[in-house]
Formats: sequence, structure tokens, C-alpha cells
Amino acid sequence: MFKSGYITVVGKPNAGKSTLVNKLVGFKVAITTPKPQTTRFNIKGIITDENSQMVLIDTPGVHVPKDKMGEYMMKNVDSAIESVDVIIYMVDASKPTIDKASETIMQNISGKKNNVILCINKIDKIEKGKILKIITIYNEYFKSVGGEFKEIVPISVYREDGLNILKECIVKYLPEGDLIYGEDEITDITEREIIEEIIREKALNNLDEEVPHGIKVEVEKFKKRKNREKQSIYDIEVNIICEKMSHKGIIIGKDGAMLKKIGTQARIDIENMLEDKVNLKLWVKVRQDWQDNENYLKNIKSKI
Ligand SMILES: Nc1nc2c(ncn2[C@@H]2O[C@H](COP(=O)(O)OP(=O)(O)OP(=O)(O)O)[C@@H](O)[C@H]2O)c(=O)[nH]1
Ligand SMILES: [Mg+2]
Repeated sequence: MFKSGYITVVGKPNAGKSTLVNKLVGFKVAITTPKPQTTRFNIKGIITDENSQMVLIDTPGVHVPKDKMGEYMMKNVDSAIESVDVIIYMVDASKPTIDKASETIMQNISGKKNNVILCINKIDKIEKGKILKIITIYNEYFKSVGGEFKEIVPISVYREDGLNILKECIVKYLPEGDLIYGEDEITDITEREIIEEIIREKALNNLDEEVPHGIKVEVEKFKKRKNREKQSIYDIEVNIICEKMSHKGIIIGKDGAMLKKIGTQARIDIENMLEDKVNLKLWVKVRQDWQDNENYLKNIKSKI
């Protein structure tokens, strides 16, 4: 009997949702960084084997929105928890406190029809003896809002610990059904979007808090050609849009050093993805308050 269905991964920022989806898919479909609020929109990761097809939906970390961008991110989460077969609620084992965001998530997924799996990630960071306490904390709150975890799976994506158990638990709750996507498909994100995300990842990794969270990346040109030696090469031109003149200076850096660093790191990843040489040009532009501007958000909005 072949099983297939949709599985949404929800949780607070930085729990390791995107890292898990990438690991299960075996390909980096979503960027991951040590900074919270890395993922901005829902991304599908598709895993197919002889017995099942799991369509995982990676979502932005749940937080209290500060602008339209944040509201848009939370709308993505809301849309992804409706009518899926399984919800994986991922928590960070090293931060097992129930705050406002944790309460909001658990209240939203506590519906009786939901098959919710509590997935405790990063167990490599804690002593084994602490897991039971963590389970009790989440179990008690979830029960108090009318929910019940169908399964509880402690994992470490880093150590690849518990991942097979998690997969088995997911498949248990999938309905019988045919392939939803082609068996070779692994994601719904386009090459252009992956390029934009890779550049955002390098910006998040190299710049301090406020600056990279205020940027948006747009691929302007994406063209394959043959060079003089008849080898294929991609010409890619990209705009990095930031909110303030002062941010533009920081992104470019002294004598262009920061932009060069971001560009070099991104080019290596893009070349690996496209399996071809890449000529990458980055431009930095200022558009004040783009995060609150409906027009600029329109483009990403279509992904809900
Ligand atoms: N120690 C440890 N760190 C992990 C593990 N899994 C993920 N991480 C790290 O946790 C950080 C956050 O990972 P992400 O996958 O970006 O987290 P996320 O939940 O997608 O975050 P948002 O997109 O902001 O919601 C990264 O630095 C990961 O490398 C794990 O099993 N153990
Ligand atoms: Mg993420």
C-alpha cells in the first residue's frame, strides 16, 4: 500500500526546521543560519521512496510580527497548518520554555483532527536525563489547550539521531494515496528563488542583526551562455535591496570588501547547485520601508 501526504513543520525561529527538511530531502532546499527568522516563506521538500511520498512544508519561525513582512510570514504558517496530514511541532531541547510564541503555536495546532508529532531537536546539546522533563513541559501545556501529541520523537539533526524513527512516525499517519509530485521532484522553489535565498543566507551569516533582516534579494538577470572556450557559464545579476543608506554602506563594506565576501561565498554555493561556472554581479539598492510596502511584498505573497 502506497501512502502520500502533506506534513508541515512548525516551531519557533531557530529550532532547526529548515535543517531537518534539508536533511530528510538530501538537498538544500531551504537556507539555514544561526540567526532567528531565517525562513520567510513556505518551502516544500519532497521525499519519495518505494512505499511513500512525504511532502514536507518548511515554514517561517513563529514570532510576534513587527511589520508587514512579519505578518506575511505568519500568514504563511497559518496557511500551512490547515488541512495537512501531519504537523511536526519542532522545539529546541536546549530552550524548553513555553513563551507567548510557543503558546500561540500549540493553541493553533491543538485541533482534535490534527496528527501532531512533538519533535524535540538538538538533543546533542543536552544531557539525556533531561528529555523526560522537556516532554512533560510540552505535554502539560498542550493538554491544557485541548491537544494531544500522537508521537513524541527526540532527535538531533546534527548527529542524524532519531531521523528514521521520525520518518516511520510520519508515514504511520499518512493516508493511502498515489504520488502527489513526480518521483524525481524534490522542491517547489525555483532556481532563481534558491539563488536569492543563498545570497540572503550569506548576508545573514556575515552581517549583524538588524541589517540582513531588512534586506530583500531580487535576481535581475539569469542567463546561460558559452564563453570563448565554448564552456557554459551563467551570468547572474542580483539586487540586494536594503532599507537605509547607512545599511547600504555596511553591506558594501570598506572598499567593497563585505559585498565581495558575500558574493564569493554565494557564487560557490550557486555553482554547486547549477553544476556550472557562474559570473555573479551584486548591486545594493535602498528602498525605504520596503518591508511595509505592499508592492514589494506582492512578489513573495504569491507563495502562500
Ligand atoms: N546543535 C544543533 N544545532 C542544530 C541542529 N539542527 C539545526 N541546528 C542549528 O540551529 C540553527 C537554526 O537552524 P535553522 O534550520 O535555520 O532553524 P529554523 O527553525 O529553520 O529557523 P527559522 O527559519 O528562523 O524559523 C542553525 O545554526 C542550525 O545549524 C541540531 O540537531 N543540533
Ligand atoms: Mg528556517
